[in-house]
Amino acid sequence: MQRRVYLDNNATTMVDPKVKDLMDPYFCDHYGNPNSLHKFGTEIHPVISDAFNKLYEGINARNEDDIIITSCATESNNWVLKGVYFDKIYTGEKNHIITTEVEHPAVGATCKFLESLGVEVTYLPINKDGTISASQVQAAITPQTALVSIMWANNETGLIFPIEEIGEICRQADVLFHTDAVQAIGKIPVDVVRANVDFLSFSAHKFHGPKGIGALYIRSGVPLTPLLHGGEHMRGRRSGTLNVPYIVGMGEAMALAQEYLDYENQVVMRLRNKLEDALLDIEDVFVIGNRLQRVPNTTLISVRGIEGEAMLWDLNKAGIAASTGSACASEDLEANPVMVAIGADKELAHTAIRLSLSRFNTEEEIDYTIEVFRKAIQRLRSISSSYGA
Ligand code: C6P
Repeated sequence: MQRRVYLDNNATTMVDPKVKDLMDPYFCDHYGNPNSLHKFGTEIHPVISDAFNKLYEGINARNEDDIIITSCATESNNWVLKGVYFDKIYTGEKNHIITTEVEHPAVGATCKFLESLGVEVTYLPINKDGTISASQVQAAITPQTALVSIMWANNETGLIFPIEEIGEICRQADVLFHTDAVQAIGKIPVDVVRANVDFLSFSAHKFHGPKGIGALYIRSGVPLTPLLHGGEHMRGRRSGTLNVPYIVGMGEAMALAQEYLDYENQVVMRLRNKLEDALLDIEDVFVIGNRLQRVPNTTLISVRGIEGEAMLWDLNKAGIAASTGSACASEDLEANPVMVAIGADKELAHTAIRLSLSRFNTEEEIDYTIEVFRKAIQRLRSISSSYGA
């Protein structure tokens, strides 16, 4: 059988077998609707409560009412932006949202949609280091600003944004603050109280939970018009029958993510650094972003003279899964937008390869990847018309 090495964990992760085992009884044995009054329904209550405890402890929320289950982070992000639109902009109170140029489309495309409705949106540019500064946010806030929405860590570079400082600025300016923490959970500590966030989005499948379930943290007392109206589930905030097995799975995935946080920052980071160091030894290979400012599992590298897609093809032939950037942009052959924003020349921005590890990767897999990379670079450069010409 062909060897398979999965290094695309920022796109999605393997469900931890412990998570899968815990979910299993809620498909065919305990399948009641928790809103039903009979035993099939009521026996689910402690199970749901336990899962919520794990979720809110994972991000240091005050209580389970602060966490609302959604179908994914895309829904959570849409809900915050559109909810704030209905609460503060449609009403005529304010008319401005601040975000960055490098948000995931779940924020970026929603902001474009809101612009089409007349909302003013400021897209903060990232600096040469690939991040933004809290002072940029401070300078962009006006009396019209309803919401600041800035990701905790970038999905392509892994660079961490100064969320605590931005949270402080927003709180002082009395502006609502949302962070998309999809790529931060399970990789670095995430504390909603320390970061002064009002809203925080995440998706279970990025931290070894199932796909198709996520959550939105809403700080106690902050109103947000629902996106889904219906049967008044989740105290009327998000209607729809609760997805019990997936909630159980997301809760356990969150608990395990906290347990493995040290491992992630020691073992996974060491493997990532080993891979990075070996690739940096090759001429004209660059890594984007300071290692100390990145989540421990992510590397965005650039190999001069080789199109990212060509490199992916060689890696894929050898059974290694990587990407040229965000999975949802993998079918367009545009230059990597984050690299363009950092100021990389067009040619270099076409060479980006994202490698994202997880706690399931082994040293041996990394050694194999280094070997395959070296051979692929040699082969592809030898047939490249642009390299060394
Ligand atoms: N990023 C990537 O390859 P969903 O699909 O709703 O579970 O997650 C969306 C999402 C939102 N925010 C960030 C920062 C993300 O990274 C993602 C998913 C994947 O980078 C797939 S495009």
